[in-house]
Amino acid sequence: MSLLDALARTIGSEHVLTDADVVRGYETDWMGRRLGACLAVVRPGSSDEVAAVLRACADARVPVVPQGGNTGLVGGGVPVGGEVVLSTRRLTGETVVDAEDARVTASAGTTVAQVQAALTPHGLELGIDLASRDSATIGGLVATNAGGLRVPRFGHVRRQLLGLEAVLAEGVRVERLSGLRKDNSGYDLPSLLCGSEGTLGVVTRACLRVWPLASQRVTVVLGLDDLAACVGVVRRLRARLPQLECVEAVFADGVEQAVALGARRVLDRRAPVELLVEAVDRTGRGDTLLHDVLAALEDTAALATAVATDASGRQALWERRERQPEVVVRLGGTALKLDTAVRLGQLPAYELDVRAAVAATDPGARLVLYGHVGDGSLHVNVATDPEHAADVRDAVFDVVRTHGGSLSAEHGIGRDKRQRLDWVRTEGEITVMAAVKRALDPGGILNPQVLLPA
Ligand code: 2HG
Ligand code: ZN
Repeated sequence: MSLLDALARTIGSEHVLTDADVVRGYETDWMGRRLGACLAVVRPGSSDEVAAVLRACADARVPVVPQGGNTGLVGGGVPVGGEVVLSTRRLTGETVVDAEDARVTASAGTTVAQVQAALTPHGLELGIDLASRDSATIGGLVATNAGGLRVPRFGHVRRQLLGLEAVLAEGVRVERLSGLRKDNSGYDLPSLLCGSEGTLGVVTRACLRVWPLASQRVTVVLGLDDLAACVGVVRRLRARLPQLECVEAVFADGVEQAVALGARRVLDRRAPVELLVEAVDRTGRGDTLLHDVLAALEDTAALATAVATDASGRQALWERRERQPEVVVRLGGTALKLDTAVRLGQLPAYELDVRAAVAATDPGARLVLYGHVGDGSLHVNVATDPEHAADVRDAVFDVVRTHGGSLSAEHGIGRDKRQRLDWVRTEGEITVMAAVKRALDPGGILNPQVLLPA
């Protein structure tokens, strides 16, 4: 029996997709990159079906590319050619909210927005938020250890993860969903699978911490002279404002591009860089947040300031930031999305070196810099001539290396950066990672072209 027949028999032929027009969306990533055609897309509806699919593919020695909401930016969730794409989007079982123990358990295919909608009536909220919330799935979030907008307060997904269920390459199911806060009993499998980018197993359910719904949010956009001024504000807020949750920067070029796309301008003066900070009170007590934020920002040399405390005002403040990811795509040429981080104090020098390196490599390139500066991270987006794209990328990565930074602040290594894993991880670490991969996936069928070097 062929693999496709075996798969159809296991999960139903209607969930084994081979029509070229239907599968194209699964073969193409958010950036419009399509690396090759898959053998089929399968959409299992339960963890048992995931196990059956993986067993069939292991028997046939056909590689599997797990895919959630397909919002990744490093080629980790799209096929190169001939693989089976295992879409988790039909894994949408019940979302169980445990308000007493402040946790939620959701199936892999549930989107971040759907989990949030289930939490709201309970007065609860996830410690994770990102612009792709309507498409990004819980399984993808865990598999990539996603970051996002609330990292300054809650950390990456790994810090929110209380447990998971996953299926390993040969169909073995591992489950650790008790959600116990104290359980020091050996290897931490959820932590290991979190950030493994689909190379060790397919996450089918996850249990995450939840937090009291915000009782007040205060958002401020400051127009500042440069990134050094932003770093100064971040340091000051870290020390003075425990309610600090988001710190995002957008440079003037990116602001203008976003305004051209329809985002509202909120400052009455143009500034070289806009710093957005958001503080959140989750205690439900008092209404001092606005006062606390303004006191923490006192004496900041801002060129202009805008403040909002209600939903519509805050939305206006966020718009230019939320539209940044699409700016570079619309500038034409090849769009590079490089996701970098350095130590906070290093950011200003790093920014200048990135600008110089890009200009020296492709004088016609357009640079769009923005990101989660509260975590020392910058999304280096570049619209470049296709001929120069590889050189521009290398030039930026060289600058990252010089500054002792990371090539992947939050998006993962994927296919795009696997050959440079040794820039950010030691030889010993990579040896251990490869050994773990061999132990859990001896046939090497799970995302074999992702994360670990060839
Ligand atoms: C964001 O922070 C996302 O908006 C996407 O991580 C970044 O598109 C990008 O480069
Ligand atoms: Zn980001």
